[in-house]
Amino acid sequence: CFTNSLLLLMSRNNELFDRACKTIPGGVNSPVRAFRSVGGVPRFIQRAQGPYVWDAEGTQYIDYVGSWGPAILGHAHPEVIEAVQKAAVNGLSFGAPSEGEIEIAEAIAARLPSIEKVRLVSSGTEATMSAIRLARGYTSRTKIIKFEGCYHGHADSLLVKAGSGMLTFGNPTSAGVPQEFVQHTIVLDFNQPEAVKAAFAEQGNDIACIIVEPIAGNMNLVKPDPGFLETLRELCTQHGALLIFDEVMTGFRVGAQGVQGLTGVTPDITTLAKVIGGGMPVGAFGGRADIMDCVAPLGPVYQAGTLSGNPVAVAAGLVTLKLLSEPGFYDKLEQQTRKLTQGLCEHAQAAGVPFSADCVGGMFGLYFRDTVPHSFDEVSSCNINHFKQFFHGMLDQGIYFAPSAFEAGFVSSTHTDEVIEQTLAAAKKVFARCNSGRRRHNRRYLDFHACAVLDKCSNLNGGHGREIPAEHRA
Ligand code: KE4
Repeated sequence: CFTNSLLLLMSRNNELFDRACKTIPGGVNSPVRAFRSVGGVPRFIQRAQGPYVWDAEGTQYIDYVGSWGPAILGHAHPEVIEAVQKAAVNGLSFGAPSEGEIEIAEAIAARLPSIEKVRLVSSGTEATMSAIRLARGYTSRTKIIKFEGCYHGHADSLLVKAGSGMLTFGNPTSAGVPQEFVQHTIVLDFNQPEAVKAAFAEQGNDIACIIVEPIAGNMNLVKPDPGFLETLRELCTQHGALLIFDEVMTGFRVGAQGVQGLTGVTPDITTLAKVIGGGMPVGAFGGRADIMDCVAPLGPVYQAGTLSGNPVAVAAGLVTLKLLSEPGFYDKLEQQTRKLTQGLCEHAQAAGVPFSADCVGGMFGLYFRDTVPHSFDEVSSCNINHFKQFFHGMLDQGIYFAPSAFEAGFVSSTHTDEVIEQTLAAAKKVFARCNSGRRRHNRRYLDFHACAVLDKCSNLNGGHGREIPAEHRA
């Protein structure tokens, strides 16, 4: 009877997934959660606390997804929960201004000198969609530049893959996006400044903005090469275009002032979300006052939102930003993240598994290849089959990494030495089981690779990156 009850328990996630698929497309409310590129059954999370989540079968996992970035203080931080509870009893949303919105606007502007004014929205997609409309309205230009592998949410003009040729006009990566909606989107390669110079040389007068993840986190973690962001800044200034830093993921995650604080490169507009909501739905776009004053009701660029700045979400964000301001917070956070990545590299090396890792602040990238990638193409050469083995091996050991080889991972301030050591002990066992040594990409690997990249590109997954040739589709 024990075996039967365990089997019964083990199927709880399966049972919920089967049920979910009957009324929710793919059984999930965001495609990456469906485990499509790693296989297996998604874990239905019942509760989370600190560095842990528990699934529907009561299994505990050390969590390195952290709700894709927001849970920087660990899950259910008592002060954040208390702030939400206190706000909620006063009403959930008013559809009218409230003092908390002023406080969080002031808190964001105090932390990011490039932001003089900020408008709150309810997601990262809303933030980037609005920022692009603002850049087009401010410059009266139509073309935008984005980079292959960078994801900025699922607004139509951003669901784009590189076309062919040098000035690669976009082609949609999602059904339902007409070519006309992406014809003004130029898609270039991240860390290729010459291509950006060429685009401006050809069309500088028509380019409204560049939007970039200043440290990419949606093709796995890929840092800018020295000088890349500076070149984007110079070109935008020279040609009267706006530089948009999409810091939805990196904002207050990689450091107290995001990437702009780490690099000293100042964007004209910054988009934010994730951490500034502390797990509640908050996004924002902000920048110089002369730019932001173009936004309705002051200016001609329309933008609105029923729940924008709602008091409960703002309460969570305000306490989160306050707690992140504790002295030494980011030094300690990066120290723990580095312990994880260095330990994983040591164990992979000992097991003969081609592996590398990188990190910045509380964000990290794991790569099943010998060296840290600097481009989407290099990321795409990672051994997906090894990743899948690692992902499931760690999941079986109670460690929950992002269910995709093309996502960054996240450490919180609750990932103590003990938690990191437990993770590394599990990894030592799992790496030992991975196929050691080099193996050429065979059809099986390509299938996994194709599946993973397709997932990133397909409309099922929000069109994160490059489409792959049909012959490689899983
Ligand atoms: P949302 O609309 O999902 O709140 O934010 C879109 C977005 C915009 N910009 C950047 C740099 C982002 O990373 C995101 C969303 N990130 C993904 C994780 N890679 C969210 C996870 C998901 O799609 O479910």
